[in-house]
Amino acid sequence: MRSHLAGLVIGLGVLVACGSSTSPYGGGGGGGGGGCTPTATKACTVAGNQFSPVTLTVSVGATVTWQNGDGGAHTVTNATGSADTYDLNLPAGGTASHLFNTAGTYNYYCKNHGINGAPPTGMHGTITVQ
Ligand SMILES: [Cu+2]
Repeated sequence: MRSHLAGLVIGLGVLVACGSSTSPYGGGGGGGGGGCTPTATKACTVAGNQFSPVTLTVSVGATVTWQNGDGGAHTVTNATGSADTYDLNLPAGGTASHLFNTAGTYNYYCKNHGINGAPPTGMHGTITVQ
């Protein structure tokens, strides 16, 4: 009985912690992509600080667009070792684009929620240009 109560209190604490960490992203209109739908040349940011899709394959000469679908403050930044350099701001409700003129694999990450590296970790993605 007593241990059951303790578990309940801990559970409530976790609930409160979750609520405070997700509240800045509220107002996205509920559900999934929050108003952003990926296309052949567009990736979205989604709840949980992730790019979706993580890997996008486009043709040489394509302009890739990222759209903020979750309301957090993100960046689209080339990872170390990438053959191209860019550092795009992706504020709440915003979009950003980059032209990929050369075939290859381009890893990128978000400076706020990811860690640069080869490959990057955390909030990151890959553009495959072929
Ligand atoms: Cu981010």
